[in-house]
Amino acid sequence: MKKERRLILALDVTSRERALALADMLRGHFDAIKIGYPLILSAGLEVVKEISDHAPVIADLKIADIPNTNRLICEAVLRAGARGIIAHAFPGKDALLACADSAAESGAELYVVTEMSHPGALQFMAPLAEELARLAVDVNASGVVAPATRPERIRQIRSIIGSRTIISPGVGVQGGSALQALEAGSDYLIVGRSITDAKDPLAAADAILAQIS
Ligand code: OMP
Repeated sequence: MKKERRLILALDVTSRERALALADMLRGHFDAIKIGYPLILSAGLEVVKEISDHAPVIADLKIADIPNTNRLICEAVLRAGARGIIAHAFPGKDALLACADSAAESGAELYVVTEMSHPGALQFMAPLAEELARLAVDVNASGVVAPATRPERIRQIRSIIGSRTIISPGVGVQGGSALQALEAGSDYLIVGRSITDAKDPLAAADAILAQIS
């Protein structure tokens, strides 16, 4: 991912046509497009390749299984054209290593979830987030996912992962501030509904770009 706009579009729509229309309309506004279960389950795995024609795709399948299953999931989505994958660390080092190895074999990026952005993440994930970040470093992941809704956690996670990349969801609808997340040390903001559900998605994307430029 080239760090130009510092924005990743979360394309959580369930219509292939709408997804392609948004990707086309917003071309050049994002350094990558993140797609996950909502779009892939609705439109099929081929949509990864179709969206890749507009921007590099990060496949957000939050992979969290045993090593062999993780490897099979990674290989399928990387073969389909994804340039990045998102995995959970809580299944343990062997499971995460399977994702790291698959990503490395394809020259793709691996992002590891630390603490999620929603309120429920405080229940189980927050107490473990720093260990999960250390595991991301251990398997030589490209970076981590850390919450724009809690900039102070971005700061703490940055102190663990050094210069690895932080991508941060939670800006806009979830209440996080784009500027505060970047100031806390995030490299890229992941933004979905504030743009995809806006009456004028292009104007909404421009407004966020203006705010952070
Ligand atoms: P909006 O809330 O619509 O901007 O979308 C945020 C996107 O980031 C969605 O695709 C979520 O699935 C994703 N996400 C989070 O919201 N919180 C997290 O902690 C992690 C992710 C993620 O891994 O991308």
